[in-house]
Amino acid sequence: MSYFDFSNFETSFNNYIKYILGKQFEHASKNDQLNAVSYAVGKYLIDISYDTQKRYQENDVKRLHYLSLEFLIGRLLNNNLLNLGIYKRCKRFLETKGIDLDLLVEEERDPALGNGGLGRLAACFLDSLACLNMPGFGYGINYDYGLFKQVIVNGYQKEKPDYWPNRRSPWLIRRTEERYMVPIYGRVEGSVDRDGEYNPTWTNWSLLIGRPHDILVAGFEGRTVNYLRLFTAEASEDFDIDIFNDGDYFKAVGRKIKSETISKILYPSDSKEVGKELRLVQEYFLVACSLKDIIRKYEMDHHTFDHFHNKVAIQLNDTHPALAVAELMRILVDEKGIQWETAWEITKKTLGYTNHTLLPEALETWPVTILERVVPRHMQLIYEINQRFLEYLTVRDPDITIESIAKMSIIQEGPVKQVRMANLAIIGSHSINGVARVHSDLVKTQLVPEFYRLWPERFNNKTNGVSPRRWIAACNPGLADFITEAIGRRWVGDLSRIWELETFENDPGFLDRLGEIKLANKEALATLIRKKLFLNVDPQSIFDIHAKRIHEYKRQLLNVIHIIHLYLSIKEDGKDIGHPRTFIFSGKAAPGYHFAKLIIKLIHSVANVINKDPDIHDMIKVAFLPDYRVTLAERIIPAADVSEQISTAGMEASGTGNMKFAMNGALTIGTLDGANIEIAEQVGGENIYIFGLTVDEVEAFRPNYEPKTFYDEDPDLKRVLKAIYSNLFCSDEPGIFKPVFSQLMGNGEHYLHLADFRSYVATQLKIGNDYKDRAKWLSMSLKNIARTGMFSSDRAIQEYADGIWGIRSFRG
Ligand code: DL6
Repeated sequence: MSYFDFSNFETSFNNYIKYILGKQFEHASKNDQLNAVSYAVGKYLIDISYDTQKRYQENDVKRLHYLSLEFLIGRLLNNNLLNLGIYKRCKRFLETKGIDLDLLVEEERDPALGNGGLGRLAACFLDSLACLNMPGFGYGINYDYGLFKQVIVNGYQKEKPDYWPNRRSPWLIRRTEERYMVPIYGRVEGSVDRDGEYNPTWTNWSLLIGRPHDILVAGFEGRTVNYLRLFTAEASEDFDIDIFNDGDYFKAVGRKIKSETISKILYPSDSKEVGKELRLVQEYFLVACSLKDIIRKYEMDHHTFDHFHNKVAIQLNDTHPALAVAELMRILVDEKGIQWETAWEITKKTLGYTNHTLLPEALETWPVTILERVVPRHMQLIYEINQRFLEYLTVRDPDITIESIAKMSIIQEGPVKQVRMANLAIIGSHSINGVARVHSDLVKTQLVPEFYRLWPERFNNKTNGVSPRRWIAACNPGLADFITEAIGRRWVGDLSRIWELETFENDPGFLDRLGEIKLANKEALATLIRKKLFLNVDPQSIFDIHAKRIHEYKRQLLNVIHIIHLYLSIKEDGKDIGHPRTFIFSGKAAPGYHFAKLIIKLIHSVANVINKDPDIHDMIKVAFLPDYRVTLAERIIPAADVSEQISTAGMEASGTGNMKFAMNGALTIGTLDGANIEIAEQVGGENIYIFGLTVDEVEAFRPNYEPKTFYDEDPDLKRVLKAIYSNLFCSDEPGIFKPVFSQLMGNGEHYLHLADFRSYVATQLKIGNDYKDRAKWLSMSLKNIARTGMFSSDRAIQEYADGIWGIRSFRG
């Protein structure tokens, strides 16, 4: 059977409406139509997935399992149609029914099962694994509520629950025949047998039940379909009945509610990780369900664990699933009866750990007391892993200092003893990687230098990447068709081919077309801004876009102080700022991060003043698009002329937005931070706007940083800061921005905003001048598109596969 016998599609679509919904076509709502199309596409996916699984099984392939608390998958219909290569046929078919596919895809909900970069990276990785025909599967949690919806009220962020109707999603397959029982709480009773062996018994536990739900992930051209397996927590009936029989009905119902809470909501990442027990339970729940699933599958074809690591690779997406170290040891030692040393070797060879942040406040630790209560057997195992590790350290180097031992220990001593999840992940993994070259170097030299000296061979870099299917082909169809016309279609499956575009660099007609495509995307975004914000922006102005989480280190504030500087230059000095500019912001602040929320308020207040001021003659517009999420990013990124990547050097691990903007033809203004450094190397220094202190300069500068010196010596900066301090932008709420002034002026201000102000202003000035030369700008834009092929997640996945996981492509 050919999967792409398109007549099936029509039949499936019609049958769904008629027999499953029991409706006549005329009465089908938009949502019914969307579900019918998704159902028809889903049938292809299921067929291909059967074949894929059979192929993997017959070849007894090694599989990769990507454990992540977040998968920011975005809408699926458009991507699946493109990856299966049936978008155009589907569009034509729907036209015969009077349905516009482009409008229909807008009906789909965007599941927000992640906070930002880390979750979106996981989704791009699944796309690439399937595209490369590699056996790689995602494991996560099927949250009912994803990341909050951001609404703006009088310039302030308010959070609203974002319910994802997962139980009704046409893409989610509930595996009714499978469920996993996960013990939790209780206590460990130990006894020593005749041979002197310690035999732990974990008793009096409660049970959680994890029900798998699969989202199928199609590779490009539909040869391979893998899956993302998400676990829902269900109440354990058996357990409730026990309590019920004991006579405590209300307690029984309470427990039921409590266990279902586990997959209720995604934790919004906060400025500071706080030890919330439910979050720990989620982490354990994911790890325990995933390992049960992985081991069950492994045991279907293998009878011993000697070669487990030759068939199973597990990647820990940051430390959130780091309990996998203890859980795998528990299964191997307690359940499978394997000797500790052998089990430890298997565990290490199976696990790999990716670090995504250097921010000390974002590094996870958990109080020992909580772990002892939630997972008592795991806490015992962690103690034992630690004790053996510390013994190893002292045997290996009898002169090792107490300080080094204290830093490397999994247990952090202090008034509240803590488990350091990064140390647990490092000690239990054979590979530790960062996500951009500079970040991986900083992991070695600043984050955990003692571990790097101990095991240099375990540390490596895997620079992030993004899926060209979603981030060019699907989100920028105008550009995608244009590229395909010029160099053929191979770039979609192999982005390294995109360099061929450079052969057109001296073709004025080609560059003009590129300019027209960008303008069309800007017009579409201008329409969206008008609709959402009732604000007119000129698509001919420079669209300068800063879209990402709101955080001090990402320095939206630096952008704002530059905007105020431009405003005052026009207003008070009568200066000509060159080409008109539209500054667009989008991003969410963590609910508990008050200063980030104040930055959002400041952006709105500045926008409010500037957008209404007739003296500015529309030379500057400021817009904040609320509720940044994958779907909005897909609209914003193709419309950018300038991409703001201006974090304090050394603080952004990699960034992936920077890659998406550049491959859609935006020019980056950025610091030498994260993957900006590699982007600059690829596109060439003349096609990117780099400014500011470097990582080394930041290091050297920070201890003696006195913002007041910059304030005193730079009249422009002084004027901007005074404006923030005054009530110019907050006449209705006097004084609200004084904390912004104080923060920026505080000695040792960690993000060095004022130190980078001058070079940022000078670089922005250059951008304004360069933009006037249309041919030069378009040629630079083309080079960004043509030279960012290495930032495909396909390249990243190939490197993980070769360097860490030991998996390979199986096309069949
Ligand atoms: O690696 C994906 C992404 C990077 O591109 C960002 O630079 C980095 O900030 C982000 N890290 C996190 C940290 N979360 N935790 N833990 O989201 O990862």
